[in-house]
Amino acid sequence: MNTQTERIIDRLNVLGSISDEESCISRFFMTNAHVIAGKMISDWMISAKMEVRKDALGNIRGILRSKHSKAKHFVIGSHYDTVFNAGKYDGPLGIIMGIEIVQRIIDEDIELPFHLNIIAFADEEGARFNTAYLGSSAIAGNFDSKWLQRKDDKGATLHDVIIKNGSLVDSITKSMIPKKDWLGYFEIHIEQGPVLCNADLPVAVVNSIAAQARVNIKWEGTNGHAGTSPMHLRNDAFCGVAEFALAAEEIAVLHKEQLVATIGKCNVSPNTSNVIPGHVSHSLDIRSPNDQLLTEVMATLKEKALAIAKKRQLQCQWKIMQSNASVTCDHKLKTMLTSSIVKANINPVIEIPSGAGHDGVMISKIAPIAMLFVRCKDGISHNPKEYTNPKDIHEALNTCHLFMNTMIQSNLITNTST
Ligand code: HGY
Ligand code: MN
Ligand code: MN
Repeated sequence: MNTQTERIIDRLNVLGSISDEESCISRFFMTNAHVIAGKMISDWMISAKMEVRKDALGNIRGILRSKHSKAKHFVIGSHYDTVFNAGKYDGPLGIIMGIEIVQRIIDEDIELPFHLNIIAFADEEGARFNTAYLGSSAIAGNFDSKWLQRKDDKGATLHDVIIKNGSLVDSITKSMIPKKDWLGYFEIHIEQGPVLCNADLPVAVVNSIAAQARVNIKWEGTNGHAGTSPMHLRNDAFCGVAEFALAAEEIAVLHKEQLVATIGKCNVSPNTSNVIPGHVSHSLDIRSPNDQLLTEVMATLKEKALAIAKKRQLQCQWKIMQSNASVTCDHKLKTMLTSSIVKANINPVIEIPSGAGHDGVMISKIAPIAMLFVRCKDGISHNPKEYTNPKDIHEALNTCHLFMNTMIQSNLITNTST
């Protein structure tokens, strides 16, 4: 392994040790660990001779400028927030490899025809405020000020958390890179699925990212005594949720080739063993590469929820928190990435659709995007067992250097021809 791969592994371990929890990796948006991790990334970017700044949403932004004043921006990025009880590769791998791509350009004194940005996005998972892609939305000029009123589980608003972190809410809009200034976006990410393991390949080109919707559903019934309330007189909100959960699973299994549905978060109130739960709120995460199917299933499930509520004399509130259409990766960038994998003597080159969401979803609204997937053991992710072996990291890094060479060559020609 070369120094760069060793440094990547070291840095993954360092970031993996920065957590708000003793027993697992958890780094939600703008928590203490999140701030410490951002500072660490900023130091690494500075050591790779980049100009570095942290924007109002906590995105850590490193830039290596081209000497061409009118140069466009090419951005390599990923996220440094995590889910609860996370692995250490989901997000950090793309940031740390991006910094190594810059390091090589510095070490080999390569002329850049574009400004090379490395962005560590502050909130891709949306675990704290259910706001996936918060950081990248600001870069893409898509930040919705309504999100500022979103509350975390402790009742803190996004607005107050940003202020407390020393940022100015008004300067969020200054985070944007204008559409005319973009050359493109590239993200390196673990596959978080089994395809590369099954194909016994270290990397693959991503061709698309599934459409995704996140819904918050609230059920209101009546709290009651678990011992004295006869079954036929209950308004048990949890039983409504249980019936709905099985209905969601049933429809997802029916369309299992191209749909997934997950209820990952559930708050039961009063959450006491001898009280019939009168209030339950839960998430619904639903995804499909087929936008039409997603829309249809969302409508069917909403109808189903309201029918269950009516039958059980419950109130049901259905609130879409976020929804993003499917994304197609840019053909030109994909072609360059494919040729880089061939040059890296990795074959066959395969293309994989991403069921997972990525910051590229938000950036695709303003710029062409490309993604490189890196094999992870047994496809496990969002789990401390997440693992990518050093050899695959080395192969991925080599592919990225070849991809950067291709990007630089093709844009040097454009610059000299314009
Ligand atoms: O949920 C996802 O797809 C990603 O990990 N944010
Ligand atoms: Mn991720
Ligand atoms: Mn993730």
